[in-house]
Amino acid sequence: MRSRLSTERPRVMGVVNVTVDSFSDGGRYLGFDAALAHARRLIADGADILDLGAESTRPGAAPVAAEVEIDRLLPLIVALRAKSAIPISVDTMKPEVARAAIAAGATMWNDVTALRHAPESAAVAAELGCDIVLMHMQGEPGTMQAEPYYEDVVAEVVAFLEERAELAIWAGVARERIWLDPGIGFGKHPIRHNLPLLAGLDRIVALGFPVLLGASRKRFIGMLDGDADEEHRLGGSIAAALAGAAAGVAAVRVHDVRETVQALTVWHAIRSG
Ligand code: HH2
Repeated sequence: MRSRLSTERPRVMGVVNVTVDSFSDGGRYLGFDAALAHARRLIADGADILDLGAESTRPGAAPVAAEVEIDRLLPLIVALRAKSAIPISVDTMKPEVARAAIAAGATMWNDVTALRHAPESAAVAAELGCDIVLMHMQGEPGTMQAEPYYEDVVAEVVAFLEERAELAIWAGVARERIWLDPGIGFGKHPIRHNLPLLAGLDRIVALGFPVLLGASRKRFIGMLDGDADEEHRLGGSIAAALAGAAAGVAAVRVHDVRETVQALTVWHAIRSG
């Protein structure tokens, strides 16, 4: 699913949280049985990829030790692998967690720090040979929303992603394994920074790597819609996914898989005439 033909619709990556404090699911999927059931639901709903995460990046969320992440993720990856060939992404900043997940059958490392968390991250990505998502974030998860500042948010995110991709390639990551992600909501003002980024996605796509967009249920949607809470952001999430599709993103990371697949299928059918 990596090399999307321009005639295809974006792939849909379904979010599976195995955490206690994820901002959008409120920890509903903590626990193996619930996470597995949720993952199966997303596969049935048409997900092209699953993104499994065991550490929330929410501001103020408690850090999770690598062993705890591994304990939460591995049984899930093994159980999914036993029944399905769906590509599995693992949302972790820790190279040791990525290594364990890939050994258990995951196919993609989704690193919100773009290989900056540990000195050995880039070398581990090269060694694993898996797909790797390099995401932009200003600051650290705990404090990133305190005072995000940019002169030109789109230019700065483009420059950062280009630099991180170059570094990864220099460290031995194959070019065709690299994905880029603007990091909607990560060290960004919900309106002043996220909206220009969503409007400027084509400039990230123009870098020539597949682009992943994660805008689902994020705060800018609530702010644009009179403080809508996380459970009531589906319309805005779909609008953002369609904006991504129009700009040529390769995949969207979403919570509401069925509805997003439907929206993208209809969008694609209209575009294809
Ligand atoms: N957003 C979140 C987590 N991981 N990874 C990528 N590549 N892009 C994103 O936009 C992105 C991400 C959101 O944070 P989280 O606290 O994990 O909430 P949820 O997993 O419910 O979306």
